[in-house]
Amino acid sequence: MSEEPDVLFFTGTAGSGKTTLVAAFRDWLKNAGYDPTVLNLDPGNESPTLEADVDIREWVRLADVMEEYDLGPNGAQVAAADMIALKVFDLRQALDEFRSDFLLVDTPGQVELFAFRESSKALVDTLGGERGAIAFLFDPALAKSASGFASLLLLSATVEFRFRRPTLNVLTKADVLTPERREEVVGWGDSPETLVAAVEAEAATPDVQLSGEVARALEMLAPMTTLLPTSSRTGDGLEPLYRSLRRIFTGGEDTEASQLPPGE
Ligand SMILES: Nc1nc2c(ncn2[C@@H]2O[C@H](COP(=O)(O)OP(=O)(O)OP(=O)(O)O)[C@@H](O)[C@H]2O)c(=O)[nH]1
Ligand SMILES: [Mg+2]
Repeated sequence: MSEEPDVLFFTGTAGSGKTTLVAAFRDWLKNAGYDPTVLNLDPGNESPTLEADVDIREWVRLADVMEEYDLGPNGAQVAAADMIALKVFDLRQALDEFRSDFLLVDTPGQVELFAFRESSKALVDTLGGERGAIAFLFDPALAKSASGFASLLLLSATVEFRFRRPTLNVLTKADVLTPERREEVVGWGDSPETLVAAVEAEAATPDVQLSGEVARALEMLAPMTTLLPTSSRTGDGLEPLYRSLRRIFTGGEDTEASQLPPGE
């Protein structure tokens, strides 16, 4: 394994399961004999699920920003996003204390705060180094309808375009979908034609028509990435997530967790 860890930034719409998936994937990697490090970049993260090794809240806390600058939660997130970028060297220094194979990064709830600010791009480039990738999470609440799925695909493409990093599309909370529905949703990722047909089969409102057009545009612009179904609750899909991540940086070698005992 190289000296640089593989770095995976988890992003997605509010409540899509970022924090829970970071914790579940960390546990999976530990069980497979790896030594993952977790970085929390969400200044408002109060989740008890995630014990981060390095936590931005040591330097920037949402509640403090709200109080100090008399801002509401959204204004404070915007202000905090830029304050976080100024802490990049402190974060780098804190992370250097950990010698790990994988760095898993939890990001703020509002995807636009992460994806649409220049400060985040600098953060991803500095912390991700040569081996930074993005996991874009598809929440089944949206992804279960064809038009919702198409919207998430566009958002994922936008995130990939912003960061110019390899992007893995991950369906979270797959346990809440019936096996048939899960298969259908995953099938939309494999076959753009099926997705477009499903969007068009929805009620013919102007919005839905637009999604169909947009899905066709996507179909031409970029080959769709396979959607990886996962569940942090059951652990399903975590091994394929690991394999996909390794495939990005090794081209498929070293993907057998059992072949890599701890420390090697
Ligand atoms: N059934 C099920 N629920 C899940 C799963 N993963 C997360 N959840 C639930 O989804 C909700 C949101 O999960 P979080 O991990 O907090 O999502 P998040 O994207 O970090 O949320 P914000 O940071 O607030 O945007 C919580 O109620 C979780 O318990 C899963 O795999 N299965
Ligand atoms: Mg979270």
